Amino acid sequence: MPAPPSTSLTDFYLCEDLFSGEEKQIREEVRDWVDRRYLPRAADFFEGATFPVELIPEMADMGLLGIKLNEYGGRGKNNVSFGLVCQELERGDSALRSFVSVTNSLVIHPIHAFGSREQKERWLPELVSGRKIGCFALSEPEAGSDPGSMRSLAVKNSGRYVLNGRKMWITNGAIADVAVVWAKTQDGPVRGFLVEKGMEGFSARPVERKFSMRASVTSVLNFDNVSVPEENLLPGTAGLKSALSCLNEGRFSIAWGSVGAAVACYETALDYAKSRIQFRAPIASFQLVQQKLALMLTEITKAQLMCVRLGRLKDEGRASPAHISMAKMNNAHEALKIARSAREILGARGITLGYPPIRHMLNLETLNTYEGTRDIHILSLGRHITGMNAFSCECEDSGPGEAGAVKGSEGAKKAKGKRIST
Ligand code: TGC
Ligand code: FAD
Repeated sequence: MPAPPSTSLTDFYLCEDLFSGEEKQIREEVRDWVDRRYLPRAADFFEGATFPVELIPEMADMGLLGIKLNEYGGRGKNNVSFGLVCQELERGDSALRSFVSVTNSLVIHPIHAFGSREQKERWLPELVSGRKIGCFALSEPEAGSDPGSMRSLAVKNSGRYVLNGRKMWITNGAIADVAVVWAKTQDGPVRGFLVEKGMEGFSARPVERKFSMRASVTSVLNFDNVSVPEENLLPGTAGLKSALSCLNEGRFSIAWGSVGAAVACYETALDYAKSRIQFRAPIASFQLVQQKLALMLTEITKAQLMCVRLGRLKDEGRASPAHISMAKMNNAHEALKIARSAREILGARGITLGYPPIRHMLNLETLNTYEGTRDIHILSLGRHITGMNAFSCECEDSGPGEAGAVKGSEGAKKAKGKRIST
């Protein structure tokens, strides 16, 4: 396919050369859509804390939901294309990319990977077409970085599971028709369940007063003796590993999305610095401003190269969880630093929603936190490199207080010296 004309954004190392015509095509499609359909209203969505559900059918029409699926109406694209789509969506706002990430990586992916034929046939076409919305419920009020310590419990009882527990910070939760819920089962392992809107005892409410991801729906889910039919158990799920494997997909999309937010901030700051006059000169002519811009561009370039290599490795089936962790950790963190620098270059104007950096900066605090905080990814990489687990101290024998913090943790019980394989 011939490459479409490039509406090139920041691309210092000519990464453009590394993408196929087909990859550029979908990127251009999404870039144009974000420019026309989202950016003119991005600040309003953020300020009004509104996710524009009316745009879901348009994203579905572009094939962005189920983008990697070869069946059930999906668009059958590769990982690099998915990454480029995430980059463009997040140039608009993290809420857009989050919606698409959750739908593809955390709802469609687990149903496709772990679901029965009936579950796939029932849910995938609905999710791909945007007629139904899904969410992924792993985190709990008392179990964030350490999901192995979750308290949600599903007890089997004559052909059904009785589910009790609470999930917290769940993207799309209050607008979801189906929730992929992770819970311990009576006999031990964590399993995934499809909990449907309207099931008795299942309720969802939005998390209020957020200052990050304001245009995304973030929710608390309650499960009070919810009777879940056995056919809603995802049969292929077998332990926490199943839930964590979905995060490889989500973290990949965050690594790429971070680049989009960073580029939006950098380009805004550059334009502003060239036109803002102080001391009778454009502020772009001052060394300290140039230093900020030079470091921003360097970090964007490094992140872009990391993404494209990671995407190719993933397409070849060679991307490990550690590869993905590194890119998620680095790119979210560097994008946050870039957004802060851009905000600084804009001076007082930078604190208003008239310019995108403050919005991206606040959103990027979430990117640095969800799907594993920066600390957790550093520790994951540390464990991968050294073979030694530094997530928790082995303080089973220590005095009261100290031990309480980690005793219940699955992580604390793990043997040391473990590497996560693909
Ligand atoms: P650990 O012993 O390390 O692992 C348990 C089992 O899982 C395997 N595993 C993985 N497998 C595939 N991919 C990965 N990334 C994996 N990570 C671990 C592991 O090999 C092991 O397998 P097996 O066969 O031995 O049982 O478990 P641990 O309890 O020590 O925890 C390790 C740790 C801390 C890295 C993990 O729990 C973790 O990743 N914590 C961070 C939690 C997190 O990321 N939560 C995300 C919630 S979802 C979300 O934020 C969505 S936001 C969506 C949006 O809006 O975009
Ligand atoms: P904690 O785990 O309590 O961590 C608090 C601090 O302690 C962090 O700085 C952390 O790095 C540090 N820390 C923890 N353990 C260690 C350690 N061993 N060593 C050093 N430092 C440590 N979850 C879902 O399941 N589904 C979703 O859709 C979802 N969407 C989200 C949307 C938003 C907007 C947000 C903000 C979160 C979302 N999450 C979701 C939850 C997210 O994954 C968790 O917030 C994240 O995993 C961190 O958990 P926590 O907030 O409980 O922090």
